[in-house]
Amino acid sequence: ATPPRVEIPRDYNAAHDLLQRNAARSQKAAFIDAASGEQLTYGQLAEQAHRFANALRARGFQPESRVLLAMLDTLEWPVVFLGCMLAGVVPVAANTLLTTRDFEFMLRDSRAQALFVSKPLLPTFEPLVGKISTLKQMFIAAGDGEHSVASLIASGGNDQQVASTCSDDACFWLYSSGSTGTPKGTVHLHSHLIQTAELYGRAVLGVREDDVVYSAAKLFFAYGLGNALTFPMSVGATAVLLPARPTPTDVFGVLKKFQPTIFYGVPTLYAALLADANRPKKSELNLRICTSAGEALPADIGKRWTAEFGCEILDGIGSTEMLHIFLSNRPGQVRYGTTGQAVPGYELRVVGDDGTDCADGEIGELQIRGPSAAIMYWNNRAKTKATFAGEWTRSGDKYTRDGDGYYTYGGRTDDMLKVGGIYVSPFEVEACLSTHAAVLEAAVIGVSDSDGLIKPKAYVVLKPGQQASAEDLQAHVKSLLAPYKYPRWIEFAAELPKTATGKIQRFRLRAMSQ
Ligand code: 3SK
Repeated sequence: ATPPRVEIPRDYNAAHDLLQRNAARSQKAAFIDAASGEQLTYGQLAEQAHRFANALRARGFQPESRVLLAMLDTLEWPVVFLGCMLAGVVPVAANTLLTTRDFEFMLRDSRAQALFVSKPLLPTFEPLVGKISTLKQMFIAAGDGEHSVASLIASGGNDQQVASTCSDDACFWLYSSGSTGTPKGTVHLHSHLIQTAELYGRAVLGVREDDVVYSAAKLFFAYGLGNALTFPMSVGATAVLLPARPTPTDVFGVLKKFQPTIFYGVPTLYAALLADANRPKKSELNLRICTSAGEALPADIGKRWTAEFGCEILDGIGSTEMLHIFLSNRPGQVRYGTTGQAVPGYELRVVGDDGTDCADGEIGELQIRGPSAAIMYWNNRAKTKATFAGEWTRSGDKYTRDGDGYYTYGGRTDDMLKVGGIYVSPFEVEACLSTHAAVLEAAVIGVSDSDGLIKPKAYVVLKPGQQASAEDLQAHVKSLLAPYKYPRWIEFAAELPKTATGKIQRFRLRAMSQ
């Protein structure tokens, strides 16, 4: 069959498209804040995003300049993100769980001229104030007073000017985790959001106007951005946002109170929800579709969820580089334990070490060709060349394909770990452990927990005569890195297995830990 193609006009602004699609729904809720119960209608969203864009213009922000968003999932997030795009300004959406050091890198690397930051995150940014010459202005989300996002929006005029962007203009960036711990600014174009909405949101999920969606993955993740912004806006559905970390209690609270028809989760969360003693009955929920991404969904979790809630989980895989899911199970055709089949509109190939295509059943690296691939990593030619190989994007994930076109995950080609759906670089955790006064050296690998999900484990050699407990070392990592990166287990060793040239033999540690 001819692969589906989404035609996008040359003169195109993604925010304008998403808002225009809902011009006749001005009274309908586009977003609901689950914490406050407050709603933002499509009419309010359009008005506020335009006011925000006008305010940026009035303050001298030029098209193509960058601004950093470090914001919790509140009603201001879509206003800021879409408002930037309407002005041709490029929003760089950052993971709010990161550290001052990570944000300093992003601000310098992107040369963001403004920072939009949620009030609770201010302490992380305070050490950077006045330190970065390219950063000129800062606005506080959920704040009040002169420097609040709210007053910036209020200061903008009400005209509906849209920057004359084209479909190939840079639209927004997301930072993708790097294997050395240095994030990579992944540049996406105006055409990309709607491609993911049409090819996966509409064609695979069948997202529609009467859906209410809730994504446990936050808007700053590529997964969350599609789930809770692009897909619902592309058809005029309603998205529920939760600013806080999604604990099982909060997630079930949202599922019961707002009755979402689509829930987007990650395997670790599904495992925690299934283990929750206070989980609701199927009849208390209104789920039509559940999705999972971020890491492979263990078959057992999928089966137990379906048995309990009568709703399949569509396991899939996407990437920040491809913006959303390109390989997925489909409703009614789920095979648990696999990541499903290629999403129509994306081509997949499994490539062996010799660079040739693998036969069915042979393991190799999954590569993707499709219309939402990022154009580059900012300021990083070497990594750009290594990942974006002509029309094909290298995933770094190993897969096998069976005769029916179903793909099964087989690990990473590098040592990166996916923990709770987020990349963790073992090298970054090792380097951090090595800064502890008692540590001589450390090696970090991924080990399966009782649900079959990967978590970091550290093997640590202490300096002679020094002492430190596992808890000390875990606290040390949590104090210096984003907390989700800490090793869940620490094993002390007299030495680490190494090659003759001194390279740590991680495969030996992996074998030891099984
Ligand atoms: O981790 C994934 O599988 C994923 C899915 C959708 C969009 C982005 C990512 C990283």
